Amino acid sequence: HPEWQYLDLMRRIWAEGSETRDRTGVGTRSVFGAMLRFDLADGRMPLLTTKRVYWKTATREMLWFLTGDTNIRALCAQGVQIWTDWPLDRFRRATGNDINREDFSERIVADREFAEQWGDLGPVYGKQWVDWPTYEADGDGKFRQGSGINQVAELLTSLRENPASRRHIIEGWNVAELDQMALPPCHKTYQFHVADGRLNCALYQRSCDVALGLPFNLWSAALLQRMIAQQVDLEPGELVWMGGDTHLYLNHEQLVTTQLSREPAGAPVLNILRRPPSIFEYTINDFEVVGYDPQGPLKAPVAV
Ligand code: UFP
Repeated sequence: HPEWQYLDLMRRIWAEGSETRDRTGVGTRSVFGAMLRFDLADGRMPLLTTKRVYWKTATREMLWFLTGDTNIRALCAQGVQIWTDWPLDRFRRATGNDINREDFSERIVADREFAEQWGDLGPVYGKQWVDWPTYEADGDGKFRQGSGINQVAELLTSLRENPASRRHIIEGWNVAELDQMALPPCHKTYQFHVADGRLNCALYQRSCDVALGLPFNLWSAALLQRMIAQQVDLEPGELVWMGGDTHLYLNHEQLVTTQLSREPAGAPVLNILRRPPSIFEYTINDFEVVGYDPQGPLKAPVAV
């Protein structure tokens, strides 16, 4: 079962990883450099079965990236709180108001001005993917903002027109803007590759929380690959995931122990129910997962 790759990585990090005092202060065990490969033929997805993964939440996030939005308001309105902790933390520090996450999220949804002031994450994935900023000289030696680059649209064009290219890349790591982002991109580079009528994807993730982040990141990458494959009329190929600092937080011991006692079973399949006119027009109702009968969810604290 392909999921053993994930469990083996988890086991190896927990047993052999180097103890690191990371940015969050929680502490991790980590290895540097890891690879997982998943074949997406026949609709199969890297959706973990040894715990329930909330694939709809990850799907909503991916669709939100594709809109270019960087404000959490649209996510909060759908009940998706995966990005809420960063703006919440900023709000609490700036105002001294110890509002809880639920109330903060509700206010973001209810109050547009409040969301504009406090809900933006800076130029994170969505902005870089579909509106990478450019600058043009105006003749007087001054620079003004040019029109943004839609990397996703350009990728689809290059896949259609020049499938053999070795330059099919979506890059999130905009060096000049890292300091404005709530979190510098983790899943920073996607490269696509066409061979034998199949679309392969490699994701380079610089930093990976194996317990809480990776299950989402695998699903999301495969989802993006599936949508792109559909748009350019290719079969989905292999997803090759590569991690840089690949770690487990020390306070995830309970999750790790429980998950490593479980065995993967089943082969969940993603059906895309419609072929939208463009990559930017998918909605959550276009996706159906069949054959997903996971073991129970496993909760653990997120390090912010
Ligand atoms: N992280 C992931 N996947 C993501 C994401 C974050 O694993 O998609 F956004 C984890 C990795 C790390 C932390 O534990 O969040 C980011 O911290 P840092 O920027 O210090 O690497």
